[in-house]
Amino acid sequence: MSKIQEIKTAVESGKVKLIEGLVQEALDVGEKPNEILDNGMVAAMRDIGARFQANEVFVPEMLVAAKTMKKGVEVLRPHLASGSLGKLGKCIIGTVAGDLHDIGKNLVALMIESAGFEIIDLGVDVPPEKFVDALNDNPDCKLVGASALLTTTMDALEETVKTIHSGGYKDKVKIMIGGAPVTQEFADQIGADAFAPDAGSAASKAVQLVS
Ligand code: B12
Repeated sequence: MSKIQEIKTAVESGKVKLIEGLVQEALDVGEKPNEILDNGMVAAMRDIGARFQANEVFVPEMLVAAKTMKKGVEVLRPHLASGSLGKLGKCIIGTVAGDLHDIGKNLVALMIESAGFEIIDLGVDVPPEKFVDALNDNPDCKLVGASALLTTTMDALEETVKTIHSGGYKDKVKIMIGGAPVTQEFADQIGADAFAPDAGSAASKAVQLVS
């Protein structure tokens, strides 16, 4: 079994104690950090999601897989983040109200940071007003990222965009949204400035948005 396949299996089966060693071994034998992330860990989360939908695994298994992935990402972090911190300004990011998923949001934050932004991470289950409070506290911020993983929290994305706009930031900040159920069409419909399907393209879009 390849190292990346071993990592995928370890994340899927929630091998929290083994994951750091496996990721380090993969790096040591020259596997590329992006491939370890995409073909190992992200692929594992996709598979576990499909198995959850098919009632083959349940919430506890998803949780332990998520915990395993987070530990693995920590080993990769120094290999993924390389930009000079904050040279492009600040980015406020969070997962919207009602939604507790943060792995994708954290990866997007890591890649945007790596592209040269300073990240202000509001965490998960963030009410729209908290995005506005963070903007009030950081008047020099030019970019907001909002994540939603549930079809039921897509409305909260819309509410977040509306609240930021009505809070006086319509022409002052760019809002980028994303998450598994989100599409470009939805972003256009709710008046967000940008959508990106993954962390890599989120980072390039972030740079374009403030340039
Ligand atoms: C892990 C997981 C959990 C964990 C989350 C742990 C954590 N700390 O994040 C736990 C166990 C808590 C959980 C709970 C639930 N979950 Co869940 N979960 C998942 C799972 C398996 C993986 C998500 C993940 O981390 N993916 C890996 C990351 C890297 O991908 P990503 O999040 O999509 O992010 C990428 C892009 O979307 C994008 N992106 C993400 N955010 C942003 C933001 C911006 C600004 C941009 C530009 C881009 C961007 O870039 C990211 C990186 O490339 C998914 C399955 C799936 N296929 O997504 C289900 C899934 C999302 N969960 C689901 C469900 C139903 C639930 C629960 C309701 C289950 C329950 N009965 O309790 C609860 C809801 C809790 C809540 N209120 O939020 C469903 C959602 C169905 C739907 N259509 O709404 C899914 C799709 C599973 C399924 N197939 O049914 N879950």
